[in-house]
Amino acid sequence: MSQIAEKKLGGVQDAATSPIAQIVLDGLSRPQKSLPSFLFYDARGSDLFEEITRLPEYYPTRTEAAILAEAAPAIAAHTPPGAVLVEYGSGSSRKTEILLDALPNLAAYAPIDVSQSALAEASARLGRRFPTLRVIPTLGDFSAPLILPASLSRRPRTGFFPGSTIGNFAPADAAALLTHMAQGLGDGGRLIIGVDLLKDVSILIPAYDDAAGVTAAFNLNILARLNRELGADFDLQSFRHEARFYAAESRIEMHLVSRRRQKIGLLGCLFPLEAGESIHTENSYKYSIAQFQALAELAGWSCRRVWTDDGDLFSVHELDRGI
Ligand code: AVJ
Repeated sequence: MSQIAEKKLGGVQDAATSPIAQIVLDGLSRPQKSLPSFLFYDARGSDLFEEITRLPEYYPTRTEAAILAEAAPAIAAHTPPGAVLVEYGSGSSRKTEILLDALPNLAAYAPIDVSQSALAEASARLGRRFPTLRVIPTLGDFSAPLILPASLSRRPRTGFFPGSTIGNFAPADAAALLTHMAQGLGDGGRLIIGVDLLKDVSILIPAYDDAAGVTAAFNLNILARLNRELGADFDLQSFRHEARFYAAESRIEMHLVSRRRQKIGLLGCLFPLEAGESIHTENSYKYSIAQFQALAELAGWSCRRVWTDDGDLFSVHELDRGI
């Protein structure tokens, strides 16, 4: 066998055994084709997301940061000394700095993220900014069990789940995740969680379809990732980004819409797409404060405090395990 043929075969075998192969095949086999939104966050996607957070139209990040800055002293007042701060889906850990500034007596900061590059960069930066802080990064999905070093296992835990990442989950799955976090954070555990609020579509749609096209690039990057990691043959030019708001579900959906009738080759399968047919890539649920509190209570949390901005764009909740 020639060198080139061997290389190619090896590549196909790697792709077939990739942990995302089955998920992608399943998603593209459905009547409404879909891809899970965690696939956005490869190195390029994590960079594009950071760019999104700085867009004028994308209000959540800066609004949440302002709320956190105001709430930080009150959050600190309820945090016992020697607690461990556990962050789910930490990404760049930018917002964490606001809390870390207010929480000088933490035993450790434990960020969990699926992006190795984002974790490494954040750990290095925080190590420089907070030289005495013990940082324990975990590569993985935040639905994975929380495992801390034995020396920290009995410390009280405060979870941090900012950015309205909870909005990526359908309500039943969101409740299950909140229950999982309640278990991981243990008795006396607490959760600080950011939740985007329902508002007019004239604000919501541009936040997910910005003028500079960064969100479009972020959405399309999923296809580039599948080309690279699974040897798919998506032609990025033949798809366009679309953001839709569905009031009944109270969610934004992101789609990649096929500009023409085409067939996608992937792992030896062919997936036909009609012109105008879409691949659904993300849900972003929007809550009222009361709706979110009901969900949290259902998941076994007590809602202690909530902070919002003057425009009621975003909310930050403090949940605890109650009595
Ligand atoms: C990280 C899930 C909160 O839903 O607003 C941003 C991701 N998608 N622009 C969101 C996202 C498109 C974001 N979350």
